[in-house]
Amino acid sequence: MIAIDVHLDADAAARMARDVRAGLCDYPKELAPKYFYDDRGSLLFEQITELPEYYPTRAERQILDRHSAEILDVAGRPSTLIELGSGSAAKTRHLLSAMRDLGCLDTYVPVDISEEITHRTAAELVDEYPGLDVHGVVCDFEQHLERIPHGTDRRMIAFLGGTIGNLYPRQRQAFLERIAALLGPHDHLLLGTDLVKDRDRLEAAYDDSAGVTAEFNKNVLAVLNDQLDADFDLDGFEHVARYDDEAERMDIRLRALADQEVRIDELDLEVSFSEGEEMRTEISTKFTRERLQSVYAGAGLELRAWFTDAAGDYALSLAAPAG
Ligand code: AVJ
Repeated sequence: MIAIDVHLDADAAARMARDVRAGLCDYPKELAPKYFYDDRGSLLFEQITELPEYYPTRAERQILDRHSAEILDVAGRPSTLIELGSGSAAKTRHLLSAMRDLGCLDTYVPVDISEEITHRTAAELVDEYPGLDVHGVVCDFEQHLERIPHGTDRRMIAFLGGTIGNLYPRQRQAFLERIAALLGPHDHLLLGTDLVKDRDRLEAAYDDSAGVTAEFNKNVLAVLNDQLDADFDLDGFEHVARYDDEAERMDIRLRALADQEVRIDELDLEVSFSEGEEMRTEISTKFTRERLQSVYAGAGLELRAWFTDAAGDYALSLAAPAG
């Protein structure tokens, strides 16, 4: 009932080294948001989801709570749910329960980078859903999307949380094209996206009064200190979160408080920051229905249904191969 494939990636460390070197040698400097998430970073993100200012997690939960059955109906009552970045599958239970109640639940495929969490979640879920098959895939899904098991059953791929917003338009299109290639004519993608709204609420959501997001942002420097033997001084930087209303995305950076030199031993690299210099650590794109529709079209997908929370802050949409 439980099978877990582990695609341990010998290249991950080398890829990170290459990536970080390129980002620090670029101008302006930039780091990829996936490096936020070591154990401490994941914990800090959990705390972010509970902040009064950070609405997306609550909004998404509300949509799943209210509309799971409808979502599954539009998706043709799939028997397999594949979830990218499943983690502890907290929100997923709404979908699994609705599948069980509709009588279509057969297989859950959690895809996550953490082997430990995937094992634990799988064990919990087969307990909670008698008869459920869990076929976990431990991998970096950006690298190994194609390792997801194929099948002839009807499937829905869920990519929740708004993480698609971290990708630049070209990366996003490439990623959605790869998902489209995995979908059969009756399969669906369920995608979570944060929506465009006024600047004040967006900037507050990414610069909370308790300072948790600032800590989360600076934690990426601690990750580099740990994993690449760097000597970043976390107190030498401050958190910056600005809404770019032209690009319709949050632009999250670390700003150097003074001139400083940083040594990254593992890369045999020294980089200097000048006072006030900003290094981007994340973008978080905000969407409108129209924008998402054209993003889908660009990847060979078609918007089939659109669900928002009561306040209209966040959307879950269903897409299927165009044609
Ligand atoms: C996990 C990528 C969806 O963009 O809102 C939260 C990450 N960064 N606060 C987001 C995040 C700062 C989050 N995602």
